[in-house]
Amino acid sequence: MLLEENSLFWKVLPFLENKFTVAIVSSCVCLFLLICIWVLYVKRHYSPVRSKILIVGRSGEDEQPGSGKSTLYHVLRTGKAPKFQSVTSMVPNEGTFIPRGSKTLKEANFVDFPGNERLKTELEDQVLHAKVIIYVLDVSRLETEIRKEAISVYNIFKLLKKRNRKAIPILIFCNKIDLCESFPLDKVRQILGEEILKYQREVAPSGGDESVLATNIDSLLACSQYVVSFESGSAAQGVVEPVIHFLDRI
Ligand SMILES: Nc1nc2c(ncn2[C@@H]2O[C@H](COP(=O)(O)OP(=O)(O)OP(=O)(O)O)[C@@H](O)[C@H]2O)c(=O)[nH]1
Ligand SMILES: [Mg+2]
Repeated sequence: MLLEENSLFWKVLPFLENKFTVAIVSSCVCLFLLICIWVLYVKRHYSPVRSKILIVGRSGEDEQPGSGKSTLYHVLRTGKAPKFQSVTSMVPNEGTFIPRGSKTLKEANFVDFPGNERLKTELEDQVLHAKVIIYVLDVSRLETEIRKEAISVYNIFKLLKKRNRKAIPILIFCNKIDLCESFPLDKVRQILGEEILKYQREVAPSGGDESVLATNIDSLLACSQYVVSFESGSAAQGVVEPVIHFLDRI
């Protein structure tokens, strides 16, 4: 079929016969392609910083084991609890994967961050760049360790108050339920919330930088910088579906 006389092809043809125009057009196309490749490269390599799922919580001390961060990380990554008892971590575990058992989640960058005090400065940086935070709490020792847990959670809230980005989801994963009698999540929310508010009144009686500016449990656990949910399970026994469901929901 012959092209009509006034079709675009005949209009463009004279330009294509000019070598100079062809060179400019092909340079523009190459430049455009290079920019696309560069944008894709930057997205692939630098966006994980924003999509970090940060696993935090307290380390073991005085012969007591840690809350189960590395165990949870391992179960999410491999679908199985580690065969050997894990030792206290001194460096973060980091990996990009789809959590085992999830059919809907996309690949994300998980960071298991040790609770060791010596890594405090690095932790602050990680918290400020996380997209999601999973705080692993050893619920079997909650009542005896409530003050230490409250301080640890409070410090994370305080850091997040510095962020101006949209609210970050935080999951408080009540781990080790296999070691205790039933521990309703409402009760954990209540006693942890009350202890954090009590601590805030002690360290910042008149507000200021040290305060997270919360007056009750509801405003403490949901504000413009973060929203907290509670779930329970047992990482060592592979019961981590609540974590996967939480990640699915956000
Ligand atoms: N009974 C029971 N033990 C658990 C559970 N999850 C973890 N543990 C045990 O708790 C101990 C500490 O677990 P880790 O995962 O190493 O703790 P962590 O939070 O990474 O500790 P740090 O690396 O020191 O910050 C290990 O012996 C685990 O087997 C659980 O759900 N139930
Ligand atoms: Mg660890």
